[in-house]
Amino acid sequence: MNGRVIRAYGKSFVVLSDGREYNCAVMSKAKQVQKETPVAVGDVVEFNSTGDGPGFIESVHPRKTKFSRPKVGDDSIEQVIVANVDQMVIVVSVAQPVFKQHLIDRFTVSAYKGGLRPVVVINKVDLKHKVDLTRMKTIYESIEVPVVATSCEQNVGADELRELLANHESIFVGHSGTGKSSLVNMLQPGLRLRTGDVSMSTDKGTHTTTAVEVYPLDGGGFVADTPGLKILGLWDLERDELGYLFPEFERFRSECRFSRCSHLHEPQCAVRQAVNEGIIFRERFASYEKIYSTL
Ligand SMILES: Nc1nc2c(ncn2[C@@H]2O[C@H](COP(=O)(O)OP(=O)(O)OP(=O)(O)O)[C@@H](O)[C@H]2O)c(=O)[nH]1
Ligand SMILES: [Mg+2]
Ligand SMILES: [Zn+2]
Repeated sequence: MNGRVIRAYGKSFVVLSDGREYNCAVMSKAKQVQKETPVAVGDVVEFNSTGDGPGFIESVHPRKTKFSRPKVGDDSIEQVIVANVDQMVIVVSVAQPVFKQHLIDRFTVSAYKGGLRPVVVINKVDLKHKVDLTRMKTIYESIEVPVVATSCEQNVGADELRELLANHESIFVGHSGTGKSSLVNMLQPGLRLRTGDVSMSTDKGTHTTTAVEVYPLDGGGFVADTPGLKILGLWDLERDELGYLFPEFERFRSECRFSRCSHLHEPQCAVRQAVNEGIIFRERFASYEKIYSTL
């Protein structure tokens, strides 16, 4: 049988096939891909099941897209968090936890690398804050990344977000406590996902969501809620490749004097010139430099 993995609990999986859910384990031959999560939420799988008792996942179809990171503790292994979705909804909050634009850029890099379209959600706009929302829209919409300002407290931005998600398969990512689960609840009030308190002492969330879960949307498509990530490692990313994951560099790259220009210190760099002229946004370039230095 053919199905789609919608939940993963350690070594057991729930596979959706023809509207029915099957509990499955993984057959050893499907486990052979050692350096990569063998089965992830979103995977299309072949499995067998008699209906009672657990079934077995026999093989996993090649992944079209993936959101992955180096496994924490063993960074030679690729941890695929979700496979085969088309959008990454990057959830940040204007406060509690503190707004960090750099994190948005780390996630966009991860999205482009995995073949996903990024969408930025800036949540908790009901709180007192100093984030320049107009500037955020200008920056990201210039690279065709939609930005939605939301408040789950005051029901702001729900329709706009619903429209972006309809008929897409989206994964919600971001630090713990930014309001990913609250947003899913706002979109689809019947779900009642558990949401948590942001710990006041550390301004960091406490990981209320502990596993990736998939929820169908009334408007078509589905969303996958994920636990907040403390660190977003970037999987399999070479320094030479990073500039290609900043779409605004594209039109300038060919005008750099050196073909393998890092855009950091070479003379006659068209990308840096575009930054100086304000055509490429300074904040984005700062993120490029910062990520480059970690690769
Ligand atoms: N003021 C305000 N608080 C919000 C808003 N959205 C969520 N919260 C609160 O923020 C806290 C964290 O929300 P969650 O939805 O659990 O956050 P999460 O991103 O799912 O967190 P993890 O599951 O740990 O990754 C809860 O106390 C929510 O009530 C908002 O728009 N405004
Ligand atoms: Mg959550
Ligand atoms: Zn250059």
